[in-house]
Amino acid sequence: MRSPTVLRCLSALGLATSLAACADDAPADDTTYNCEADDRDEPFAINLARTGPGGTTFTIVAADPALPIRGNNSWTIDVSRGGAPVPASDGEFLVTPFMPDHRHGTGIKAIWTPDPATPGRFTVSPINLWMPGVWELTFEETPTGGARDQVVFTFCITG
Ligand SMILES: [Cu+2]
Repeated sequence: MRSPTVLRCLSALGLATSLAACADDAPADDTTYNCEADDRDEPFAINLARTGPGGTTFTIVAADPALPIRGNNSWTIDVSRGGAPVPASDGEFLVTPFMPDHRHGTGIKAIWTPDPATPGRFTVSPINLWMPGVWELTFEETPTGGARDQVVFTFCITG
């Protein structure tokens, strides 16, 4: 159910910078979400991996905090294709958080920082999940001159 605050937030979505203020304004009834009662999300786990239709695999190899929280998260992501690491020089990497129930994302863009010691490994931060509820996280990679590939993970933030 959408509270008046959610609706007010949605009406402000034209301004990306309003999202953070929107979250800060959330009253008590917006501070938690009953994830147990929602079966759309999946358990968050280290080494959770998903492969897109183009054969690109995204693996969550580390997370800080250890479980997704409301606010900013930093994850280590391995990207591979056909068993080979996809280096940062391969093209463009992107993660897009989205709340399907409210049709909004976040105004904060996560930066992909390559691990110089491990090809295909990136620190992706901040992954901004600013509101309790179900979040779809689309990870995508577009090789230079090639076709975009993507996967979606679905997690729930209790509050
Ligand atoms: Cu929302």
